[in-house]
Amino acid sequence: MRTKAAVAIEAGKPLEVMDVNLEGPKEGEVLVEIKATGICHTDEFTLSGADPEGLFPAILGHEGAGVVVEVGPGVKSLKPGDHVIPLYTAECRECEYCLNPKTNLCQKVRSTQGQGLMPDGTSRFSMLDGTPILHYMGCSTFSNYTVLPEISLAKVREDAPFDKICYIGCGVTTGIGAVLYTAKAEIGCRAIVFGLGGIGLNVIQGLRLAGADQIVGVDLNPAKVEMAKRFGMTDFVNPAEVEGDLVPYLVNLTKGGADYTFDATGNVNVMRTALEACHKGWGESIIIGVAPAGAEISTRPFQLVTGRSWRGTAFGGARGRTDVPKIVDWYMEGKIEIDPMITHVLPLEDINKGFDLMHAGKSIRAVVQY
Ligand code: NAD
Ligand code: AHE
Ligand code: ZN
Ligand code: ZN
Repeated sequence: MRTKAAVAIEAGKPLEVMDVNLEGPKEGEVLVEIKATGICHTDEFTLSGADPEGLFPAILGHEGAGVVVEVGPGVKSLKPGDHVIPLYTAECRECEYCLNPKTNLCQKVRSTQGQGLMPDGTSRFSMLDGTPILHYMGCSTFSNYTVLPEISLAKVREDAPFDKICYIGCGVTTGIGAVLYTAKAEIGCRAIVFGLGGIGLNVIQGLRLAGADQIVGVDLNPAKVEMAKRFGMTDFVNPAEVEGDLVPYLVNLTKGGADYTFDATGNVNVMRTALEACHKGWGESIIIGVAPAGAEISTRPFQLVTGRSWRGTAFGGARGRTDVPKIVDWYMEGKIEIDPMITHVLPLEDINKGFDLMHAGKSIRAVVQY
């Protein structure tokens, strides 16, 4: 079939909206009509050329929601008409990783996914002249129709609006999950969130859900304050306005250091500050931000010797097929909020405007509606 897609032709160039060929689903695969897709910072990270796994030409996008159109041979858990959210972290429920409760990083399709291919080692997308186009993070939601492995789809309730729940495909789950599944934050904890963007705001609402006593937000952009307060931030710190070292300031503000800190900036200097602002003896710092190729983190080992822990999280530690439908329920039951964070809705033709808004710090989440 033919479908309309925004194609990343090469690093650093705007996406090109065009018709492309899409082959039908093969063994274990599913054809999905994407109804809405969010533009995540990680799409920009790859498009800019900073992602060591970045491949071109490719159809980016990993945050979406849609409807199953056709299932390939052997697919048992889904049928045409089912509403789904694509998962860049699959959940096969049988690999060594899925069977270990300590991780959500299913490896069943990871190696082919990293090469921009379906599990059989081929791509379903091509240009009209036959040039192959690669998949991205196993999802390619910047295409109106896409093919994914069955294990990379979460089946969700049918009354949930696509233009809101698409955000659960990455940002919402990553932020809330980092608190609930990775940190397992306790009622009454003190926390610091670095970066109040599309991920950091969801960390803040996750902390509110967990019953944190103090939620400090740190950002260089004061325009983020209002929204962060709405989601539960109790204190705001702009590092540009702090005289002297930021670490002792934050340690003092949190009465000895935070129980949990979260980096949602992708900046390795911020990651160090986040670790060192943790409470001596037990504070845990969780890295969410994706740093550019080749970047490294550092601190004095004494920081760890004296009881601080450095951890990381992908997709908020969520097991997608199991946890994503529950997060959709939380949204529908009013336990979490999504709508105010969707600051812009665009047609596919304007997808590059969504990237411009992100660069300018003017959007939290821009969503493309097909
Ligand atoms: P964003 O651009 O919306 O937000 C980043 C925020 O950080 C902005 O508000 C910016 O002003 C602030 N910031 C930048 N530099 C800062 C500094 N030095 N000190 C304080 N604040 C600073 O981005 P986002 O969509 O929220 O994504 C955040 C990071 O999370 C990105 O690196 C993204 O790639 C990553 N991410 C990781 C996962 C995962 O599974 N681990 C999932 C999604 C996104
Ligand atoms: N090349 C990577 C993209 C960069 C990355 O680190 N992705 C994070 C998620 S960021 C979502 O906005 C990730 O969790 N990757 C999982 C993994 O196994 O690498 C990619 O994912 O293709
Ligand atoms: Zn993302
Ligand atoms: Zn698995």
